[in-house]
Amino acid sequence: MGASQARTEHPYQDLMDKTGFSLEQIKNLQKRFQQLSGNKDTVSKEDLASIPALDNNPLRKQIITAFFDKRNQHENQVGFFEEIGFEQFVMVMSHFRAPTLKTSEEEREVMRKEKLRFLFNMHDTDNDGTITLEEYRKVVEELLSKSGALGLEAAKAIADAAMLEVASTNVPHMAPDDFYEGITFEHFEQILKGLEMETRMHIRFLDVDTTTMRCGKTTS
Ligand SMILES: [Ca+2]
Repeated sequence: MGASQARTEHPYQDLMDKTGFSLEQIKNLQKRFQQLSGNKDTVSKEDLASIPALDNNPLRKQIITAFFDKRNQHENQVGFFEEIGFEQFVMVMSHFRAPTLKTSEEEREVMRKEKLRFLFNMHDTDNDGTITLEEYRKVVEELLSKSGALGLEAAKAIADAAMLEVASTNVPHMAPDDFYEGITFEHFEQILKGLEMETRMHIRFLDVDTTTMRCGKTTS
């Protein structure tokens, strides 16, 4: 008889299992996706660039790029999409999911790791497993150039100094002439150990209609 469909209560079950989002959250994201895409099946970089809340975000370019980075789909693929569909959009958004009261300690740890990996990938633009001084410089330059207060040389010097500090804490006995290859993911985790990543990195920046975008019960 027709009793074989018990598991498919709704079309988003699979996506819910994969991302940990509730049905309500996925529906909210779908509304958001429709707005962004203008009711098309995919969104482009230009579509995401139109998000007003991102205008003042110093990492705007990196955030938008991250949506099209195949590494953030957890399918062991690298490279970039030209456009992404709804499911891919939700997969990226799942990195911004906040823990709830029901989130177990184990799940928190997984969330934390995924967020860190997302951030790491954002900096490791050539995907070789380390954030080199060059890659790090680019981010710092971008951050500082937005403020307009510092010249390029000053930005470079700040990036170099910060990197040197990272290098010296990770490789305590490094001689001045030793070459520091860059930050590995393990180092990166170490550096950000004190930060409660699982509750940071939320999705406020994607709000448009705030009444439909309150994901989870973050405050109450
Ligand atoms: Ca790299």
